[in-house]
Amino acid sequence: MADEQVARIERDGAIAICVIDSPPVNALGQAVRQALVDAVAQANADAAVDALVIHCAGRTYFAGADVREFGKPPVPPHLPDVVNTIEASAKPVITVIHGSALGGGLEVAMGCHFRLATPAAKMGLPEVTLGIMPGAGGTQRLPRLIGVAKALEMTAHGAPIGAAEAKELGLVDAIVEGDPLQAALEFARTVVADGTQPRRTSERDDKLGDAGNAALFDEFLAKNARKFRGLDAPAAIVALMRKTLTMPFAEAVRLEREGFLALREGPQSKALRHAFFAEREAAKVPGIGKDTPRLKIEKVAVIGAGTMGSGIALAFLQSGFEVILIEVAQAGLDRGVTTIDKTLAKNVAQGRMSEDKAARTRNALTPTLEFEKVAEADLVIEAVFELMEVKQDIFRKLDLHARPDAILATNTSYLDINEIASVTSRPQQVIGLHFFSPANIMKLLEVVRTDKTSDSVLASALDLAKAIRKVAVVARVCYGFIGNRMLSVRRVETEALLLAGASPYDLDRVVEGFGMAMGPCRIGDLAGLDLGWTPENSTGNTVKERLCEMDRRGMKNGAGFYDYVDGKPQESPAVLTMIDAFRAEKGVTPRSFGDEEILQHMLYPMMNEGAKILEEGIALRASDIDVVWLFGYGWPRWTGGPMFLADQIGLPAIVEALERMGPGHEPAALLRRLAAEGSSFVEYDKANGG
Ligand code: 3H9
Repeated sequence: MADEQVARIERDGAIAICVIDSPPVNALGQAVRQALVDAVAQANADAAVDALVIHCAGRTYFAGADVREFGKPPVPPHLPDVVNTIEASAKPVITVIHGSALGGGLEVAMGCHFRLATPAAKMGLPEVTLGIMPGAGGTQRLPRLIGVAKALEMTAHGAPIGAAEAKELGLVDAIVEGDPLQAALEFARTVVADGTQPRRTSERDDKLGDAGNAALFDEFLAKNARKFRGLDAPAAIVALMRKTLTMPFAEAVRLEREGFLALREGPQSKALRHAFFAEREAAKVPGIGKDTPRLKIEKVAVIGAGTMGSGIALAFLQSGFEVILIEVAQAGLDRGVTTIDKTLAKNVAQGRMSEDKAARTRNALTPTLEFEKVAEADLVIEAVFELMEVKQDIFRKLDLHARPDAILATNTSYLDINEIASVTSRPQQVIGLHFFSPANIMKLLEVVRTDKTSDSVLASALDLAKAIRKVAVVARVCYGFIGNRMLSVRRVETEALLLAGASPYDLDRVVEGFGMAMGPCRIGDLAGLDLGWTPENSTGNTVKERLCEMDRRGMKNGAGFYDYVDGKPQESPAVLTMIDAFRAEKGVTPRSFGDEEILQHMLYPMMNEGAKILEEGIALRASDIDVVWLFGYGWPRWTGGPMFLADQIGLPAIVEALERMGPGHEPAALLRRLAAEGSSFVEYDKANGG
């Protein structure tokens, strides 16, 4: 065997068993690939062996190619050859899938002659989510097993399917209960006893009826145009399958491999791989480990039943927690409960939740006006009005009523949590849990540790994030933490560009063209331009305030930067006239901005702020900042996030552009240093153990 540590050969009578044991996820690195080839050769050379079972030890089947090898020169045996070798075996090869068979993992399984799966197994070709296409026959074998339309969907979207569906589609031969290896051995013995010959996927064509149906591919692309916007891989996958499914198998696989390699070397795949690992890295916090004691969290109290509070309550309810929802007035409480009820009913109507589950979820909610009920909670999250006095009042009361070991969390977006914690007698129990709206949907959770938050509270909060299926990023206290602090910079920049001559519609068009879901002005309209604004406190010094003075408060009253006609945004001549007058009043002669200049203003000052956040230790890593933007603000994943993109643009070019932008744009010391050293944020993370 190539490497005893990743594989061993066992025997059960005339059945050889290749056990792959390469934690954590049995990724198909070089040693594993070699072991598979060796196992097939050995089984075929041994007259006493009648069949081979491929089995993965540990928590999952092969989770795919080893993505960490992608940046390095490929070392043989290459995965397509491994799969071909397995398929070519003269003796039957049986495999059993548990956990996940993903990407190269599913390709290996499809090269085997018989496939079994445990009831909880998942199977898919998620390569597209890493910006690549399958590179070991996946685009060719999957349609041969399950038909062209379904294979196209699975390959271009990348979502895995469960065992029951896989059985129904013909991707697996049987679902097996009990010990998977024993089930595979039993199946193998039957194959041998019946004299069943190897059944090679590549030789099948009974499900390829649609292979030459060009309309099927065109319609699929048209239907998914919005989802595929900006991405290279889905279109490449569709084009490849359209072109190759009518070709001889070997030629098709050769073209697939070419397509795979081209995408793998491209900028999008690099960025998407960065995003994949950045997400996993964010969960690792120095000083917090398995041994850090955790607090048990089963019951959560949420204070405030507004949009945020009810969204947070839903996030916990939907993950099986008991929730006490607390308000000061019945009307507010009712509104929150109605929001929750409506969401649950919508989930049921759309088939995302059974009626029974919805009823159980609803039963786990206790709405109340009694603040003292916080005493029952393991965790309290405050989501009330964003004002220091109000928050401190709540925390003073929490200090009186909450259990001594309860975690006391605030959902503040900007305020100083050290100050909030200081009014309690137990600041070590206080933490920021900053959810993003809508809290039951958005994946990001900024976990803000104060100067005094205990490790145990932090560790518990990180576990909690996982339990409610959020991606947690740890931040320290500063104005706006990671995400909103950078967003504030973009707001300032937006105002400056509007004053200098740019149109709000050009700003949005450029930012949306870059790949953000919405530009800065549309976001302002969506959030409400009058957040924190009153006629009394209006300075009238910004376009935003001027809009409020015109009673253009955003989407909610049908007018903001845009006019909203049937909810759809339309450019507003009145707004442009107002901005013209505003410039004249300020003595500004408007100038025009090119798209590239606008984009630089929308991105580089934010990247610069990211560098400051990093050098101040607010974020642990540059990649954590990327995760915040990818999961909290709809940043285009195929660019990897702001800091990764900064590396790709080149830090010296960013420094130079910031200097050109003038006062207010001074490059951060860290940015200057990395640029001068020819370094990057990725290198900075590596040097700092990230
Ligand atoms: C492919 O197959 C291309 C082929 O078509 C063609 C080739 C020629 N490689 O996610 P977790 C690490 S492309 C390397 O926290 P979970 C991960 O970084 C691949 N490492 O666990 C983490 O490391 P650490 C297609 C990998 O239980 C640890 O394993 N396959 C890989 O929440 C645990 O991961 C995919 O895209 C990998 N492929 O979820 C599947 N996968 O502990 C990608 C994981 O140091 N993987 N690691 O941070 C997944 O979706 C999830 O990991 C999985 C388990 C669902 C399997």
